[in-house]
Amino acid sequence: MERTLIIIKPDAVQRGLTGEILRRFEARGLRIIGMKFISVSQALAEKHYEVHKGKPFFEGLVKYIISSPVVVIALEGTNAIAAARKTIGATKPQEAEAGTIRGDFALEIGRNLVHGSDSVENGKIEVANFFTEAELVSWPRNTDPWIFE
Ligand code: IDP
Ligand code: MG
Repeated sequence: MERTLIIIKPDAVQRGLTGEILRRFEARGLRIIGMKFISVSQALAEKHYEVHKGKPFFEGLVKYIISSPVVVIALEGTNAIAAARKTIGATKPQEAEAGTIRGDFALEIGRNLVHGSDSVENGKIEVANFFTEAELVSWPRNTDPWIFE
């Protein structure tokens, strides 16, 4: 089973879109294994976005993610990485398809509402950056046989 880290970013929380966004991942069939409402520290933000360090938007990106609380969610499922990113939509909201989260609710790249891990390896790393093992719940969901073949 792949794991992906989802962050419902400050703009989404402020706009009252937390439930709508979570609903879409649940409806997709992904299984929640961790979830919490937190303020991201500067250090954690810099670690999470380390790959973007040195890019012109890095400082603004860190400032954005620490500016207001977020909801972080660890999801598990077959093809969780690709499935979550399809549900999220393209990084630039103007290129995101209608029906995706960004395509339905966002207009600008710097306010694109949600994060999803981009590879199996990064999914593992990012979940571990935001959750301790004790905060993750391994549970048999009764609907699993109707979602996972
Ligand atoms: P992703 O979130 O779709 O994986 P990444 O390329 O990993 O996109 O970029 C991480 C985040 O950095 C984006 O979601 C967006 O919030 C921000 N970002 C990326 N490129 C730009 C940019 O050119 N200007 C402003 N913000 C950007
Ligand atoms: Mg990314």
